[in-house]
Amino acid sequence: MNRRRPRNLITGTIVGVALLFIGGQTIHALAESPDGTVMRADYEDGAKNSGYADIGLNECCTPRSLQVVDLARTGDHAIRSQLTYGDAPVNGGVRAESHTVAMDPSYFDSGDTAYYGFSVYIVSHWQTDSREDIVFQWHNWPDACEASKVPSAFLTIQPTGQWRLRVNSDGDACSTPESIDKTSFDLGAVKPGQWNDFVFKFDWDHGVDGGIETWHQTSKSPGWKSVLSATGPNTFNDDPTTHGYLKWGIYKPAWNTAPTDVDTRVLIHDNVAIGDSFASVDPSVG
Ligand SMILES: [Ca+2]
Ligand SMILES: [Ca+2]
Repeated sequence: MNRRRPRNLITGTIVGVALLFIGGQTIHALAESPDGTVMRADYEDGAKNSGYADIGLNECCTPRSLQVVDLARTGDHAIRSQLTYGDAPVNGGVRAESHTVAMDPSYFDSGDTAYYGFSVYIVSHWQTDSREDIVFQWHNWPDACEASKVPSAFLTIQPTGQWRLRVNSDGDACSTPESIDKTSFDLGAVKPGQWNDFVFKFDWDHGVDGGIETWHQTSKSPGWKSVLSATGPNTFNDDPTTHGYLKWGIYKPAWNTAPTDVDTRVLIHDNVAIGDSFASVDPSVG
């Protein structure tokens, strides 16, 4: 018997992603589409929440922090995140991010399997920095017995110029900084001046049944390559009333306390997707 529990909204009743026209706004009704896509933020409607009422925005400064722009992976629009040293903290940190903390279908729990896809454009004049940049997070909210804790996984750009996926896990129900196991995986070189496409398959598990598969390509060198196949714990032992959710944009933890070698960061994200298959989240099509 496969103990793995598919996300109910990924493999559950197919009812389609309906577009509702409410009060002059097009709102995506969150449900699984026939192709298995749960969410796909493509920004083609020109809105910073891509028409999803439950996509939240962490921005200190409008309109600079988060803007819909016409440099797109597909279609005509994507979301640009800009962070500048000295930006006021938002939600406890220096960040310019979109998130799904209020979007139930985006949630993941230990035991779930889900695919995630997105494309991120690295500007051609990108400079390596002395400290990492976080461009995508699979975050969580803490149990009642815990303080706020690190994400289950997050994708970073390292001072080495490499993509690195950092993964945190804990089999203990009540995590402490000392009880959390931390690991990381290098995923290859960051390619400036082009779109970097990623697909991740997560078998979320705080025990040995966890797994991560990652594929990468760029817009100038199309052709998906497997860059990670890992097994083992990759999330937390959390109360079923808490969940994991997504964040994308730029988070720069170092700037919470001190400057680094650069003072501004810009990234553009497009086709941020959750689904039940590689094809359902492929950020290079659509
Ligand atoms: Ca787009
Ligand atoms: Ca816990």
